[in-house]
Amino acid sequence: MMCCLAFVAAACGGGGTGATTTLPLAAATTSSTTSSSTTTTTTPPATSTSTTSSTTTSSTTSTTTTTMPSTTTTTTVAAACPTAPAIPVGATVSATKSIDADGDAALDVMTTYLVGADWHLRVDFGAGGSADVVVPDVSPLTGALALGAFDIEGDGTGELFVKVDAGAHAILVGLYDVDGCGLVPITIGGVPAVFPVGASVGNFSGLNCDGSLLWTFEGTLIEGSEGMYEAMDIPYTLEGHVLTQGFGDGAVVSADEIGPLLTCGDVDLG
Ligand SMILES: [Ca+2]
Ligand SMILES: [Ca+2]
Repeated sequence: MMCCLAFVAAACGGGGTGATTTLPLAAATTSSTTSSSTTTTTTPPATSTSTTSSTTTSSTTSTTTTTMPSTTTTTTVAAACPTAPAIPVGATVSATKSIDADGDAALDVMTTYLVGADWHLRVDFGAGGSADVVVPDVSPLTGALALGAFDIEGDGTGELFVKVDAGAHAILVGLYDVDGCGLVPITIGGVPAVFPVGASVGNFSGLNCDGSLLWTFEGTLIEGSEGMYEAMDIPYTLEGHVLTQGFGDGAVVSADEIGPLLTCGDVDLG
């Protein structure tokens, strides 16, 4: 690593990429000047082949210009993302979370805030730069709330969980992904994915993460029963920014068998 950095630094010092180095090497082109100052001839030349005995004073000047093949070393280093405009003065920040969205092990800051009528989701990356998007379809009654991040499919990057609405017994959770230096919604069937998380006496719904799949679960109180629910678990695979529903599994469970409603690492219900 030190070798490569030093090499790049030297190349930069030479004026950037494609530098031409001029080195004094062996003569390739020679221009000479020869002058005779004193000549004594004892035998006239009969032909062009001289038998001249002479005293000659010479001076020779050699100039060599050699162009070496240019050497360019390129080191790929992940460039920091550009910095989005700062959160405006007067904006209402609803939540901040310390997460790792881009998977570089440097903690990033996830923020939700309101400016005018627009709710924003923002990530300030630990490595520098930031991403900031408007979250559409946020309920004005609840606002958007950063809940945290978890690596749903286990690819090293954290998916962002954002509360975007709330109903009678559950909040609605949207999901976002880092895409380069931007943020994009995770979708199902071409529309942003939104999942209910919450419970009442008659219903429950939640989210689980197992490190490779996202699971939804929900249940409805069986009429006339004593605390028994007809429940369903459904797995989803995440590829890129798209969730695909798998085959669900149904069961009848008691209220005591209903676990935590959101189990995806440090993601909380806000
Ligand atoms: Ca990070
Ligand atoms: Ca991930």
